Amino acid sequence: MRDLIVVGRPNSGKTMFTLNFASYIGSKSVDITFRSYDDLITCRHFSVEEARRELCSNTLHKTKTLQSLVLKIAIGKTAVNFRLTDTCGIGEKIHNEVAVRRGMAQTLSLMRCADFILHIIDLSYISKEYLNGSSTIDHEIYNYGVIRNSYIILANKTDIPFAKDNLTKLSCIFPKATIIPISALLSQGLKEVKSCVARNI
Ligand SMILES: Nc1nc2c(ncn2[C@@H]2O[C@H](COP(=O)(O)OP(=O)(O)OP(=O)(O)O)[C@@H](O)[C@H]2O)c(=O)[nH]1
Ligand SMILES: [Mg+2]
Repeated sequence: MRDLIVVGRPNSGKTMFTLNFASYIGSKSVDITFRSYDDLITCRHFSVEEARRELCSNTLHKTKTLQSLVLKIAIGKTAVNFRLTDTCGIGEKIHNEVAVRRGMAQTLSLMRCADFILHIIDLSYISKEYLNGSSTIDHEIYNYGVIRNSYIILANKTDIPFAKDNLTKLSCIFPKATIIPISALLSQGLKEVKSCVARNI
């Protein structure tokens, strides 16, 4: 089974995307496997609505461990299973909370062995400093992703009007990547993501 990983900064919309994408491709409920840094594994069953309520938040670093879902997409007459793993957000700085540092280490370690990387970028986060800098965590993920050649950027939060204007800027700073604009919140752009995932599982 192919392993797809969802990475990005904290608060970029990784969990919202993961859950709404699961729903978009037909899951009414989800079994989420939580894997902690010390390999403690727990599994919980949620309706998608419950999971959104419990696992998404505008508080930074709501997700601190790996959260995996086994999903399926119909390709022709067969249904293909794949694992989609939501991760702890990563940043440039060494975080002061040990659980977050461990979560980030888990993200980096899984990114190295995942078959496909979905990199979520929050369009509302793109500032002047971000455009002029070349060492943000998003640049680091991009540089790694394009070398791996199994990588896309999901430019999230297109529903925020000023954020949508940043889409062109994003294409200029990350020219070698395929960029799909989405609103994870409103489940927009997920048809294109589904086609891309179907080609890579
Ligand atoms: N307007 C808008 N808000 C969004 C969108 N996607 C996510 N959000 C909001 O952004 C906040 C963070 O969403 P999460 O999905 O929890 O973000 P995350 O990347 O998993 O965050 P961490 O787990 O903290 O790393 C929440 O308040 C969401 O409602 C979107 O497409 N549009
Ligand atoms: Mg999260």
